[in-house]
Amino acid sequence: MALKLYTYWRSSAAYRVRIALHYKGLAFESVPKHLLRDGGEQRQADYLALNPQGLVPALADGELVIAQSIAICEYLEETHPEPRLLPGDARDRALVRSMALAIACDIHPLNNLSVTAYLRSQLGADGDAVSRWVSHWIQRGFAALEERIQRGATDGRHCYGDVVTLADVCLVPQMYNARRFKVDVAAYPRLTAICSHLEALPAFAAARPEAQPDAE
Ligand SMILES: N[C@@H](CCC(=O)N[C@@H](CS)C(=O)NCC(=O)O)C(=O)O
Repeated sequence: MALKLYTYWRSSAAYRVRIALHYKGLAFESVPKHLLRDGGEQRQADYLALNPQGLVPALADGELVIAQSIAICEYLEETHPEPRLLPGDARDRALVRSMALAIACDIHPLNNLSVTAYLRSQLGADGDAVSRWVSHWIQRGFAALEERIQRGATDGRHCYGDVVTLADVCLVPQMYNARRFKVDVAAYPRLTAICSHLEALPAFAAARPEAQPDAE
């Protein structure tokens, strides 16, 4: 049965999963959920029945519906191990996961739509304050990642080693977000060099927001 991805073109969490699907050569159907239209299609009853968190992405594989982009990527890795996104060695794997989770757990949630909407509606933040909030958490996370990559084992074109890993799958969408929020990414030369290489790879190019059927 075909895989179905509930997605939104500009969602960086969905972007991760699109990269993983394309990288593994897996066919899938995109089911767009517009995050802003009609109060957010991700909050409508039909979607909440699939994913009570009301967030994209979710992946349906037959009857199974999985939320959370990292859980989805790990599922794809276990069900379609080649080409691998996680190294064979436990130490390497831990380091790759640690970079991926630094982005997925500690940077991305703080620039998510419902978080910034709460800042505006409940805490009185204006557009400038929200931009400063988003930039602050991206800059702090990227500075640490830049440092880690400098100290680590990399060929300068990947976050870890010399092949694509889950860390790269997370970095490229977060870099897209950083640019979208006008963060000065020139401050992170290693991260930008890695992204320039990765963005040209077919799987990453096919997954980019502008290439999605629901792109505006
Ligand atoms: N930790 C989740 C994050 C999912 C997430 O935050 N999705 C955002 C788009 S990138 C979303 O659906 N936002 C809609 C909202 O906040 O209402 C994952 O990795 O899948």
